[in-house]
Amino acid sequence: SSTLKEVLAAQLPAKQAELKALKQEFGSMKIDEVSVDQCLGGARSVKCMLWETSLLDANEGIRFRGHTIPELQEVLPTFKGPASAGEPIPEALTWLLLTGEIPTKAQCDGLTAELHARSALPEHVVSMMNALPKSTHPMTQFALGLQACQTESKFAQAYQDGVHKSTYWEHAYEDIIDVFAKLPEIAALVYRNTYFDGVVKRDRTLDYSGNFCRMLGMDDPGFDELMRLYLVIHSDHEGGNASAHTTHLVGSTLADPYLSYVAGLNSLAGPLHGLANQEVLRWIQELKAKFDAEGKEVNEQTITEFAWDTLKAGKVIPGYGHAVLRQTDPRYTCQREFANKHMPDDPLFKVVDTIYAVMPSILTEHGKTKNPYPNVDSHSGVLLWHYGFTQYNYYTVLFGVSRALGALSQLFWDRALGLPLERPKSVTSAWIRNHFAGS
Ligand code: FAM
Repeated sequence: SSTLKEVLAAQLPAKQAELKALKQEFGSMKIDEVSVDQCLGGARSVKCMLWETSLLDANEGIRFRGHTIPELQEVLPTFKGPASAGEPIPEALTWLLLTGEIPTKAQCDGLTAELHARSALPEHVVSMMNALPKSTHPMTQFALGLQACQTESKFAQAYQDGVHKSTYWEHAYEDIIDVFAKLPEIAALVYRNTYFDGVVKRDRTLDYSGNFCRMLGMDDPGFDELMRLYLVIHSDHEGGNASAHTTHLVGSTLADPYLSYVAGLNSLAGPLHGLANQEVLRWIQELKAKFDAEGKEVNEQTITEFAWDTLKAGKVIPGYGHAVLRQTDPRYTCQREFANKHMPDDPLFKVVDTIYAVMPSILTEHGKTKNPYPNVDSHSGVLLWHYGFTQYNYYTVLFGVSRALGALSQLFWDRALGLPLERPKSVTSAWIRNHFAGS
């Protein structure tokens, strides 16, 4: 079976021709119009970028190269092989995002071996990370570790060597696979340094996720399966979310994949984006602490009281709402199904389920959010916690390992298709006033 790079190299000419044809046929057509509200309001839903690996529908949720999450669970290879034998593996998802094709298990095994072979960190990265104070936030440590790996960039070296731009895709590919390979090592070192003795053990007889779990110090087949699902569903959410968009924007300057994804990670570290998954656990722990201290049960009544306290304090309910979705996030639903299957009696799962029973109506009554339903972060921490992975200040690092699979798969195509520097136009408030004066 052909390797991932061979499949992509074979696809390039047709994909480049397709983009050229699209420009020729539709280049001058209007795709959208932008209101002043959108200009002042974070460009919500403004159609102005190309992103091939996934597409988000407000009501249906995400499709990865046209497949919904349940469809991925039907067709993608698992650790044991057949799609029916467990959760889809990130190697399979990454192959799909890059090529648009469903890989065989043999192709996944080839990618697993490639990733293991490229995973070693340069010594200066390990010593720099070991020198960081343990109090440094795990996302800061994670971004620093990847930034320090930039010394390895083959794209940056090739650019300095003056290679022809028609070969950028090849050097970008090498960096992208190297970054996929190194992220679990960097992430595991952050976890082991921050919460334990800094020692990282490996088991490269396992797949990408299984070895990652062993490096974290976890050795439970149930947690391995959770990690496989987790890394698949957090990988991509079309191009406009902050971590994907930042990676794309920084990469458009021909900054290499290391620099580009460090930028994406820093976006993900924001509380309105990926940091929400730690904030959900913090919110639940504070809720439990308050009512335990008052000798009250955590139920619909006390959750409702705590939610209104949060809203009245001018704070957001973490894990609820979304800039695009207007229904329950299918990434929430598949995690709920995982919980029903593996941990139906888990106490925190019952809390999350009870929050789900009351929160949409509370947020609807509050009357501000356009989407009163839960997003991916509302459920993710509870599954990790169940297996004893309780350091929730670290949770967003796991999100960061996963999101690279989507953002960098698209970055490969950005370079392969020769997408240009991204440069939207800004205006001043005076310009807006003058522009509409008299209208
Ligand atoms: N709790 C309270 N208020 C909320 C809210 C929530 N969960 N979600 C939105 N609102 C407010 C929002 O703050 C805004 O109020 P102001 O006008 O006072 O600023 C108003 O409702 C309208 O916001 P929106 O148009 O409905 O949402 P946005 O597109 O502006 O923002 C989110 C989308 C995700 C940033 C927002 O829903 C939020 O802050 N959610 C809580 C944080 C969270 O869970 N983020 C993770 C999102 C997830 F998809 C991810 O990226 N991992």
